[in-house]
Amino acid sequence: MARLAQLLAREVLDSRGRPTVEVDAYGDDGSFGRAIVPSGASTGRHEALELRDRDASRFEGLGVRRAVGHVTGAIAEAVCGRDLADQAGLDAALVALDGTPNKSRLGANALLGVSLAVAHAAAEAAGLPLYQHLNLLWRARLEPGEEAWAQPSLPMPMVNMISGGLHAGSQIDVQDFLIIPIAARSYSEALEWTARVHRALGRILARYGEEAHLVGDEGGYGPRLGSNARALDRLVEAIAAAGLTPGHEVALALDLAATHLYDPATATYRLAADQASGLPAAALIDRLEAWVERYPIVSIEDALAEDDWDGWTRLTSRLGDRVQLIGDDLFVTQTARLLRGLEHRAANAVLIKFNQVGTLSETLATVRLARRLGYRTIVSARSGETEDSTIADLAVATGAGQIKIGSIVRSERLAKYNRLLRIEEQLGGPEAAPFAGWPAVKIAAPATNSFRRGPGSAN
Ligand code: 2PG
Ligand code: MG
Repeated sequence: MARLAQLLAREVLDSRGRPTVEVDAYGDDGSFGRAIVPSGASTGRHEALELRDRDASRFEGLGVRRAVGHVTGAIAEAVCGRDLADQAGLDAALVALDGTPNKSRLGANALLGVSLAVAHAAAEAAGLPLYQHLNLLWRARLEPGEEAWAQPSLPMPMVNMISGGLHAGSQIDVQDFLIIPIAARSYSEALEWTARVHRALGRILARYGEEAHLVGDEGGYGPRLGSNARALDRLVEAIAAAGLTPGHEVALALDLAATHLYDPATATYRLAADQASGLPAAALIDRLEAWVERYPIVSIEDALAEDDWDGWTRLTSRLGDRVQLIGDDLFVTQTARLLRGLEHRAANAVLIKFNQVGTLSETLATVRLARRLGYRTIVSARSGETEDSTIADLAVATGAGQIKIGSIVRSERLAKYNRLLRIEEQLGGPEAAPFAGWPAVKIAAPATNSFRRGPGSAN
């Protein structure tokens, strides 16, 4: 049995050039694991706390030396000597050591760095690729009757093409316009189609003079467009220009990150690019329904604000049998929020981000609960990322069905997409590797009428 011998930590930079925590874990058998913690921009209020130094003399206060100090100090002292393979025990010890509901004492960034670095070291100690080690942890907590969920599979990617909101200078309100290659037969085919659409979209935006060279935090184009629906038009056009059929082969998805479009004082939403403000939830839902009828949209994330439970109930009863409705800021990867969602019949899918909750075991618990409650799961990167590719292994290990990493440019994104290509190869190649595909996403067939009209804006 290998034991945790040492923890090292340091401040490194993420894809926005901001400091984040990197942790190295050493086993007493010579095994080694490393993890780097990601960071969001459109963070939910209920997320676990990312500890920043608030020392204005360094990185505008965003330094993480305090979190680093917690890893090598209090945390190392408490957990060194533990069995590397006992992830649940380690994570419980981390949560207890922090002792606060939102991990604000030691910082979720400190705890998560340790939790994941130890998982990497444990995989190495066991001589397993990370996804196989995580799959064993995943299986260990399944109940009789849940065996069907035990198999690893490659996720369907949901890929950012156009960025708005906080990720791209708020040119348009919707944060992510994504595509899902619904008819792809393998992960690698899905990636190839995605790359084709991405290139076609770049050419189309350039042709319209919409500044295709502007790129958002996740690598999506950040064009200047007159309205949100204009982005949907461009995407439909790009899919067709790539030689694929919108709605049949490639569908659309949105992340509104609507907490950031919400004014709590008036309980209304604002779509500045559409010159619409003072929209009650019902009016925003009407707009979304019109888009769903006109465009081949199969998934919408954070369509409403993180605490607008009544709105979410209404949204889910209106659109929940037609499209995937994902809660991100709404659920913040936490079982308590998900149970509340069930009570309110809110959403039908949950975004899974390690750092919203703070440890690997709690993340696995949320994926498990989501399955049991009938919610789909989408493992997701953050807008601030690094070369760490742990989420790729997590998505495969849990058979999560879907993954959202950003666009297919920028190396912090490609670290994950390429990791999935290697896993696909290890699982037998594109022909043989289990691929979740369209069934993991599908609520109903998308609208396929709109694209025939060709480009033109609708609002
Ligand atoms: C989201 C994520 C990733 P952030 O809202 O889903 O797209 O963004 O990491 O900024 O919260
Ligand atoms: Mg989101």
